[in-house]
Amino acid sequence: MLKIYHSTGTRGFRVIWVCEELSVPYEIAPVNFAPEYRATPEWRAVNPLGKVPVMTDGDMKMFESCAMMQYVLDRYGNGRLQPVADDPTYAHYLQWCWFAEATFARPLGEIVNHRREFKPELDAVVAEMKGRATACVAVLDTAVSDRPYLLGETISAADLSICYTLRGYRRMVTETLPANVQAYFDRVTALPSYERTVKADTETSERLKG
Ligand SMILES: N[C@@H](CCC(=O)N[C@@H](CS)C(=O)NCC(=O)O)C(=O)O
Repeated sequence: MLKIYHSTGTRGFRVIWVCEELSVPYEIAPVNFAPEYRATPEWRAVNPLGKVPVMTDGDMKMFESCAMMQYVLDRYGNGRLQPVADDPTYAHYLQWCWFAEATFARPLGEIVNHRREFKPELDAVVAEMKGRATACVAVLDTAVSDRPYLLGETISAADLSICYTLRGYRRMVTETLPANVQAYFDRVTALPSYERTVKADTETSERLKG
């Protein structure tokens, strides 16, 4: 069975969401997110960079959350939540999947890093990164201005991945989203699988305490 090493509120959320939406069995191994734990040889043996998430499937072990999503889709998705390679929407499916992590999540990650590591530089760097993330949201607002989902009428894993990043944007930059993005976010997070994912995510930290 898939095992997702996860800490509450972190990128394993998007992998759990895909599993929930596809009804693919998985288990969560809660990870103590404290830097001290992530620096231990025990955790470095699981992820040499000390980050989360990590996913295993039998002997296979991988990091990078979007790669995990793609693995779950290709291995267990039976064609659901993604277009086939000769579909006209395929290129944009790839684009939005990569955009979610490589472009949109990047400035959000820098806000977290700078707050933690470079407190005197906080204001200028954080303001710049908030601006970069907000520019991504403006691009999304245009993209969903004439369609319910990024690829058109059909929801895909790209929507789940983007909406995970939007959660971080709302937390770190502003709760107020442009109208089209707000409607889009509300639409995607109305999936029953979202509620189940929020529950699983919340319970992860509770399991560590208990
Ligand atoms: N691109 C990687 C990023 C992994 C990542 O930065 N994870 C964060 C939590 S969401 C983390 O472990 N941060 C701790 C650190 O960078 O020290 C992915 O998508 O899995």
